[in-house]
Amino acid sequence: MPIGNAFLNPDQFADEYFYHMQVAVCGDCHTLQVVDVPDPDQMFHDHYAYFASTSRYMTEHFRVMAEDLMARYVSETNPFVVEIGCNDGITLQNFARAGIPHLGVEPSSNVADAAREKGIRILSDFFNAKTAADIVSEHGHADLFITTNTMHHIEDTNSVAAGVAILLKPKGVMVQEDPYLGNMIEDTAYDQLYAEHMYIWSVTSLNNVFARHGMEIFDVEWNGFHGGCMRYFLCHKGAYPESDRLLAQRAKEKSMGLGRPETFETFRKNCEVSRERIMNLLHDLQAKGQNIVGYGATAKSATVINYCGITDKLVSFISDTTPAKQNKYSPGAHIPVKSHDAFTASNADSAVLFAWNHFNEINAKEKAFRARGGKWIIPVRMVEVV
Ligand code: JHZ
Ligand code: SAH
Repeated sequence: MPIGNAFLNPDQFADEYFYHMQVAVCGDCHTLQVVDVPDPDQMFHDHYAYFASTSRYMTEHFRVMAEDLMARYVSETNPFVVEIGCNDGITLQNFARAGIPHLGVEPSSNVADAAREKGIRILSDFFNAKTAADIVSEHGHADLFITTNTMHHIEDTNSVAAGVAILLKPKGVMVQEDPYLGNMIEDTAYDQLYAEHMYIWSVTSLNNVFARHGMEIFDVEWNGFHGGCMRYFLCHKGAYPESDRLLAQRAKEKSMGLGRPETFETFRKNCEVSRERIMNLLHDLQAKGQNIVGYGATAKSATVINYCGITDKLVSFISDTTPAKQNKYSPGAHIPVKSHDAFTASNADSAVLFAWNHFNEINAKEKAFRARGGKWIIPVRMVEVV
């Protein structure tokens, strides 16, 4: 597999980086993980392609989250909020606007610069236990530690957990949100797995890791963004009582079999069936003379495209609104990435919606496509045509 966000120019094809992607579940802590992953420097650098604020819906989602967390967990005396993986400032901009002392830790310097332009204070580095100790010496302890769609990008989870334990005030709260294992299994959403997404967390697995560092989950809250995300609330052991929602979710994970090897064996088989179905569908539509394009050059799409063997003969290009991805080629399969204008001009009959997690936002925008009978091909849930 190539790196999901590594969009290339033709002169980079010859030296493209590939790694061997194998997925496993730990029998001990129950963490689903990609076994061998590229070095962090290869993924997070000065030309990181993902700008979180490209989605209006996500921007609103994180505004609502920020308001809620501000009201509940930021203290009146010496308030301080830390976010890691703050990217272009999609969440922290709300704290900056409210005048709350904050620090964003973001190693990808190009997106970090975009955050700085929004008046956000940034440390452009990788967060770990050492960074946490440095932050405490310079700024003191934090009320709130936020990380969304980032914890699964960091191989050394133990160092992050140790860092959070150092950083938080005694009643401080960590809030983490990312794609939920239960949804990935249920929807055969295997594209949630790629180099950056090296862990897909559950309540059980995340708690097992943080328990080693004197911390625990005390509450959870599910939402439907990014294909189904869990928001985990963590604290120093015993600082807050366990919520009923947490107890209910733990029981649900047991009944879903998230600790049983057979669940993952079924998931593997479903991935293979899903691959066969999308390839058969694309070949059938092509045989009928359809013009098929891709929509959303997501990091996730690298997994679908390269696992299934989709080429530019089947999907002629992928449309994406991110300037940093446009006029480049997709990792591995080298399908051209073009602007949204190219999508409009293409008069495509079908579009593989690689950004299926933004279905509502995109479907609402593409009225003209739907009005002339255009169909979305959804690569998850065993392949749907909508
Ligand atoms: P989207 C990224 O994954 C990378 P990706 C990362 N690893 C992660 O964890 C998640 O985000 C959170 C485009 N688009 O959000 C913009 C349109 O063209 O599914 C993006 O390139 N038109 C950090 O890449 C892509 O689609 C639109 O209307 O899988 C969406 O990427 C919209 C809404 C998006 O994440
Ligand atoms: N929080 C945003 C962006 C997630 S993208 C959202 O929810 O949409 C993940 C970000 O994590 C990237 O910007 C990447 O550069 C950053 N990242 C990767 N490793 C990190 C680490 N060790 N510490 C802090 N940030 C990291």
